[in-house]
Amino acid sequence: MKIKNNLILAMDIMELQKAEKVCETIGNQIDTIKIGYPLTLAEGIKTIKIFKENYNYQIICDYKVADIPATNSKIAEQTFKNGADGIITHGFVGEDSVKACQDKADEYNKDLFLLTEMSHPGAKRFLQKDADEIAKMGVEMGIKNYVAPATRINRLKEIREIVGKDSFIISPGVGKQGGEAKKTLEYANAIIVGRSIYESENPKKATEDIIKSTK
Ligand code: FNU
Repeated sequence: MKIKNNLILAMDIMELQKAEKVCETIGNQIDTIKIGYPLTLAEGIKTIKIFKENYNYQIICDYKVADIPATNSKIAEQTFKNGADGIITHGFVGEDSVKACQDKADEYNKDLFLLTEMSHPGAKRFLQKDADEIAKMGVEMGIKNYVAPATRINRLKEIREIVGKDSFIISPGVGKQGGEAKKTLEYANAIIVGRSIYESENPKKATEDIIKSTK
């Protein structure tokens, strides 16, 4: 996936109207947004098409899919059927569950992003132990896109080493969670930023400042 300014906006505002206002303010500085459960549960899956049609954005659905293969397949089917360009899938559920999403992504010719280690402190207790193995599984499965944390640059670097230079890593945790944009982009292909932009009094300037800080 090509991502303008290597910046993905995490659109976790729970009112569509407010979310659209942010998009209008930011204008064409970005071309990719990430939608997760907050907006989808509040406003419905139709939001994918609305952002695609009104702003021509690429949409990555952050549904952290983590179920049995049969259910994962249904979730991915609905996500791609409704226009998503990518889906984020948890890796800890194992190869068969991930493969169910990978098959749907292939069927729709869209992208699967494999989540390795999460960015929040709590991820250290369980997920961190297995994150390298999750990344290795992704490589074995031929997965090209990964999610890895901006809050632990050493872990991001280690995950980059496992998935290789040709894989595509998107990285959340910049800004509010403490990660730095420029440092993150030494190892990741794009950063994911939410609150630092949409909670800002001036989302356009916040976006410009983040982009400037990456150069
Ligand atoms: P912001 N996100 C995350 N850490 O933060 N998908 C992860 O490990 C992960 C994510 C998401 O902190 C989070 O749900 F896998 O406001 C939110 O949508 O900048 C966004 O990335 C970060 O938002």
